Amino acid sequence: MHQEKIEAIKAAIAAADAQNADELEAYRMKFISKKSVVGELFAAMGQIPNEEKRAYGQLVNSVKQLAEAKFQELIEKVNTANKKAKSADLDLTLPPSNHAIGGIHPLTATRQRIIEIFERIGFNLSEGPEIEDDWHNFTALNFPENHPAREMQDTFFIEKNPDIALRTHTSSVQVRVMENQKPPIRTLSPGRVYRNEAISARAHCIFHQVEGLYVDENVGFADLKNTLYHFAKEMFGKGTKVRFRPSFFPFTEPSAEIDISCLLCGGAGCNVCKGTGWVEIGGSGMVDPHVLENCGIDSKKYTGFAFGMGIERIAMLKYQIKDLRLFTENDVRFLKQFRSIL
Ligand code: 2NL
Repeated sequence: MHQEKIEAIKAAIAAADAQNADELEAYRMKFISKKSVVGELFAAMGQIPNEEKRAYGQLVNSVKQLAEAKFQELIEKVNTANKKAKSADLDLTLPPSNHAIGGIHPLTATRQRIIEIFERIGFNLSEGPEIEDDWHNFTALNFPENHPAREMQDTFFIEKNPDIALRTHTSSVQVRVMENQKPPIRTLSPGRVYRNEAISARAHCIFHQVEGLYVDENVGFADLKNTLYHFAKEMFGKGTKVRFRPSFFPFTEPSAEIDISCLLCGGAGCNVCKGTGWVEIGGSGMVDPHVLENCGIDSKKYTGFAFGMGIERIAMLKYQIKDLRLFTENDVRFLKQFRSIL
């Protein structure tokens, strides 16, 4: 008796179809759910004589499997039909959705502008490793054995091998250039540098520098001054004044800090320049002859000048950014403000 009923149900499953979600649900109710015809077959188990139960159970299970396989088939069919309908509905005349377009990071923009200015007057770009050895970061640059920068408090050393450290300036790149190339050398070395500093509004353990180096016959301090005059006017505007203040670096002699007239007050005195009318943008000097010799350059024939500037510092001056931490926090409310500086 149930043989016939089961055959009828199988036929109904085979013939079933669905065009949409509602019809899928109707199929599920009819053939899969507890109250479905298949569910009823299971419920009828009680009335089956014990000796037939095993055969009946197998039969009903095969119907259940059939019903479920068909259900999967119908789900896939409806899904592909939906997708097709969607793409057919596509209106190519609609305006696009508004994807937010990113902006150039202010440090990137500042670095690119600096590079552009120096490339136009014949400097090329050089890069080098951020993990440096003692020679390229300190010794070749005339740092004495007991210089404080060689201490753990100032520099990140590799504990297992104190000959290796994170570079503290990009001068190490220029040492490599001098070791590998013959003058004339005119090169610019931008890059990330590391110092063991407590992070604050004015200091960070990771920051960016750009250094420049010019080595040739008869390079003098006048060349240094004019190059940096040109840079300051290009970078900060025609009216910018430049001042050199005597200073000291182990790798230059003589050495000078580079100041520019305060961008905010034009030299009258304000809180950015602390009332002096001047702000420091970097350091410079004539390359110490020992450094040239350390790098295999004949200091009797060649002279050179070099300078170094902090990219964060220049960006802060140019865009009046008050806190260095903003550069690395990636807060879109900060970054959004530079969308137009391309
Ligand atoms: C600063 C000062 C400076 C240099 C960097 C340099 C590089 C070589 C030889 C000699 Cl290979 N000098 N670089 C020179 C003077 C100053 O940086 O305040 N930087 C942020």
